[in-house]
This record gives sequence, structure tokens and C-alpha cells, in this order.
Amino acid sequence: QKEKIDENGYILYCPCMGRFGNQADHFLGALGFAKGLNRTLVLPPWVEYKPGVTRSIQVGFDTYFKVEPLKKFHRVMTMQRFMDDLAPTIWPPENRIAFCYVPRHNSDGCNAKEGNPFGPFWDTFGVDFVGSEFYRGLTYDVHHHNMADKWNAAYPPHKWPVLAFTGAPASFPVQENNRGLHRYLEWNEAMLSEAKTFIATLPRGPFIGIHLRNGIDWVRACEHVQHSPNLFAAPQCLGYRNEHGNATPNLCLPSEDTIIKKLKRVIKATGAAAASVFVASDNDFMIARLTSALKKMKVTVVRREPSNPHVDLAILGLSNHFIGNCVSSFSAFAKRERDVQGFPSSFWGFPLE
Ligand code: GFB
Repeated sequence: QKEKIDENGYILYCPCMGRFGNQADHFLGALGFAKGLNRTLVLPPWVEYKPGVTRSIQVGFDTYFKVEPLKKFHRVMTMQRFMDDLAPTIWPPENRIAFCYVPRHNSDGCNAKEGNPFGPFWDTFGVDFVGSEFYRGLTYDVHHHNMADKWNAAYPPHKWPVLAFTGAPASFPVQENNRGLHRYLEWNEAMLSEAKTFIATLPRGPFIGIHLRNGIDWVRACEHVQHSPNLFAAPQCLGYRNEHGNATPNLCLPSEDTIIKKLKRVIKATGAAAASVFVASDNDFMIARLTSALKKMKVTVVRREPSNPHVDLAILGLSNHFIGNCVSSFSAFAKRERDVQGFPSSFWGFPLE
């Protein structure tokens, strides 16, 4: 069955910044934005990068998530469906205008396809742009200043059925008002089943899920923490106005001592029943060191192989307690997913010492 046309128009965008955690933050913002403007949100594929491959790879939104639950909040459809069913009529090639805040790449246009992942993203759907539109003065914060009315006055849907954004129409990290939208973002059955299959291999009893973000890119990023008191996802623990302090090196890249102490405390609090620790990491899983440190507590420390970021997140989401990295948007995904379900979480190095 073909999709019916939404007279209120559509929002398209490229999740062109960062990897999964960044894109997920942006997704929640874009969802809130589309709801504010009352336009259907076209669900973009996730942009992924494979080692040794120069062009980004686009992975369908529904490869990981269910589409239906999002509809409880707002009208959405996948980009593939939009391009197949609707674009030929409401967004023909000669009408494809790219939206951006200001001109990009020292030019007079949005250059929406300039660079990676920009070009490969739109190429996936055979989209070329014939012009640019700058929306200087408008913001994505539809929760204040009648911003949605301003957008709709500037771009009425009958004249502008499609707003196609060069980057996500959202802030990073996710705006506080949009965090709760995570409740509509559910893993699909395939992802849940992979997570549950792994959990079934763990020793019987509660397990603690931990995220160790410690790859070289992260080590480098954390060097800037002194000058960025609310770096990346840090508002999730420090507060959006740094109510709970400024980011420290140990919050960004916790020491082994911090990790072990926190883990022991959480295991004790979970009760003698805590049977295992599931480690998700992009680099150093610390399996041997954690195993030896937790020996007396009779806790098994495990990882999942092969490593898969989405399955790791789905497992972290289902753990009895989650300990994450406050600064990482990857950790932030698990934290939000758990928050909306009332599951407990904590962060390395927080509260600040
Ligand atoms: O998700 P993400 O935007 O979070 O990027 P941050 C980190 C990526 O590293 C993930 C991999 O999307 C995964 O591909 N990764 C991290 C992991 N932790 C794990 C894990 O536990 N398991 C697996 N399988 N993979 C930001 C970037 O990362 O870091 C920024 O998005 C920038 O662009 C900054 O590069 C330094 O917020 O942690």
C-alpha cells in the first residue's frame, strides 16, 4: 500500500555528524522538531563507516529499530518509502532544494553533497540538489519562542512541501526536553533477539552492564576536557547548565582504580546475587584485570564477540544496573533507554570527587 501525501509536508535530513551515539542524539531532536512543525519526519538511514572504506555506508533505519512505536508520538516514514512512493510526485528532481543555516565550504550554497558522508548519503537515493535555502535566524528549538510558527510562516507547506536539511535539524547533545522521546525508539525484534541470546549465555542471576569508552580517538578527545566543561554528552550527568560541576579528565577517561571501586560498590549494592559483568568497549575491555579484581566477589566478567555496537547497546539496556561514560553519546543512548523504563544507571567518576 502506497503512502498517502501529508499536506503538512515533510522533513528530510542527513545524519551527517559523528557516529551512532551522535546520530541518535540528533534523531531525537529531529523527531521533536518535526512534531513541532507538524511535518512528517522522514527516517534517514544510519550513516556508518567501515574501516578501509572511504565512502560512508547507509543502513536502513529499520535495520535496528521499529518504526511503528514512533508513530505513537508523531507521523514518520522511512526514507526508502518516501523516495519510492512520494518523491516522484511531491519532490521531483527539479524542486530539490537543500536547506542549511549558512553557506558551507567557502561557497555561496549549502553544498549538501560536498564531502563524506554528505555525498554518499544523498547518492544512496539518487538525490541531487538544484539550489540552496538559508534559514538564518531560525533555530531547532521548537520548545521556545514560537519557533515552529516562525518556520511555518517562512516555509508554508503548500509552497515548501519538503524541507531537506544538509545536517540534522537538532542540537548536540540532545536538548533536555527531547530526551524523553527515547521511549518511542525501540530496538526491533532481530536486535532484541540477538541481545537476549547473549544474555541467556550468562551465569544465572542479575548482571551489570558497563561501557568502557577508551579508544585512541576518545583519549585524544578527553585531552580537551579542561577547556570544555560540558564536553559532548556530559550534560546527562553534569546538568545542562553544569549544575553538578565541570567535566574532569577522570569523568571522561576514568582510571582503573575509579572503575574497579565503582564496580565493587555497585555489585555490593545489587546484592550477593550479582553474577556477572558484561563489558562493552571500543578498545580495552579490561577482562583479565576486572576478573582478578572481582575474584573474591565470585563475579564472571564477559564480553560479546564479535563486537557489535548495536547489540552491545541492546544488552546494556537490559542489564540490572548500567555504568556508563558520562561524556560519551554512546553511553548516553543506553542511559536514556533505561531512564524511560525506570532502570537504574550510574557513571564512572560521578558524582565528581
Ligand atoms: O557512538 P558515538 O558517536 O559515541 O561514537 P561517542 C563512538 C563509536 O565507537 C560507536 C564505537 O558508534 C561505536 O561504533 N563504540 C564505542 C563501540 N563504544 C563501543 C562499545 O562499547 N561497543 C562497540 N561495539 N562499539 C564520539 C564520536 O563518540 O567520540 C564523535 O561520535 C567523536 O564524533 C568523539 O569522534 C571523539 O560520543 O562515544
